[in-house]
Amino acid sequence: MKASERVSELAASVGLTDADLIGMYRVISLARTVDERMWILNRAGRIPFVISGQGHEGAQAAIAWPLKKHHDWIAPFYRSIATCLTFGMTARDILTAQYAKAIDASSGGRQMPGHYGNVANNLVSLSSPVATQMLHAVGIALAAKIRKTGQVAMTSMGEGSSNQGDFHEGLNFAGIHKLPFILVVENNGYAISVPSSMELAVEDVAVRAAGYGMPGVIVDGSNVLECYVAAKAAVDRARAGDGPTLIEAKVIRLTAHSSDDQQTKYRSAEELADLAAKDPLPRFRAQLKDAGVLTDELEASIAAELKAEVDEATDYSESAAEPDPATAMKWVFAEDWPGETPPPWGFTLRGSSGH
Ligand SMILES: Cc1ncc(C[n+]2csc(CCOP(=O)(O)OP(=O)(O)O)c2C)c(N)n1
Ligand SMILES: [Mg+2]
Repeated sequence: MKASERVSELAASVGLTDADLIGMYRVISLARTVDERMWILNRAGRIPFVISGQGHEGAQAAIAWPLKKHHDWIAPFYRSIATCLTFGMTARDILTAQYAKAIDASSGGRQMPGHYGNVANNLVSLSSPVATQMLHAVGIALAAKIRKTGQVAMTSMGEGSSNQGDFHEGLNFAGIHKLPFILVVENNGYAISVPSSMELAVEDVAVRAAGYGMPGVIVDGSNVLECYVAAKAAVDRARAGDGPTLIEAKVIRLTAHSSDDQQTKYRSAEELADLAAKDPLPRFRAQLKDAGVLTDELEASIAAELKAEVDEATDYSESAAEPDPATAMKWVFAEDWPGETPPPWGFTLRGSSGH
């Protein structure tokens, strides 16, 4: 039997192969490696702003895993680095966006840093007001249902964002119309410096799902396989026409909100010291090693490969051309540019007017 087909007890317990488990480990590690590089580049004055996914990566990779690339759709949020990498973006795509270079696959340098997305990978570009991605994803799910395409739309946001009207309107609509939709709330306990006890009158965002007629599932966001199992059930439910699911992943935020705040001003030293024990990456690594799926040799070779990939992506992004200011308004609105092929993040105009 080929190594890629091997099914350990651990993989079999969740209906995956060992290659899937290693693939998930690889993408979680890549997200961490890229993210750590972004902080170094920010502190070195090379990139202006970092908003980090560190601590969220296990939940993000595991939950995006059962969705089908180039078929289903994801409307990510600013921490969704591992989600976007799982769905087809690369280290180059993330770093060229951070540098706002002309070749940036998310927006050609037009978007705020951290607003990843591209048409080529069915990843919707994000708007900065939090939770607006909800309406985009629910709309895509409605289109999929009307067109009977069998597609599922997923979006994610933080628990603070779940207090916006868009969250409630989107869930209500998705619940009424039984849309093939999944909302992932990545609850990291903070909205910038505000703790969740001052954001929510309830402990769990998931309880709100009952008000919109759908299951609200709570998972430990540092437990990769628990997240995968919940996401697989939600995708199966959506594809079967049984309607939406809200998944609340209790995650940790390992860094400050962004490169522009100092978290020691609002998190205690004890709280920060306890985070390492809940980090999804070493937890998943230990689990794979205990199960005999990951060896020390494989771990080392993946780490070396990812470092080389991120080094290459850094050099590539550093030396890539800046956008031409004269093109700033191009591909921002749905206009035709005769004779020009849209870039990966640009519009694909359909129909005669395209508007
Ligand atoms: C409508 C709106 N209000 C405020 C902000 C500023 N803002 C950006 S991120 C953020 C915190 C969001 O917290 P949460 O939803 O828990 O996500 P997290 O950053 O913790 O992952 C805020 C208040 C915004 N972008 N949009
Ligand atoms: Mg939060």
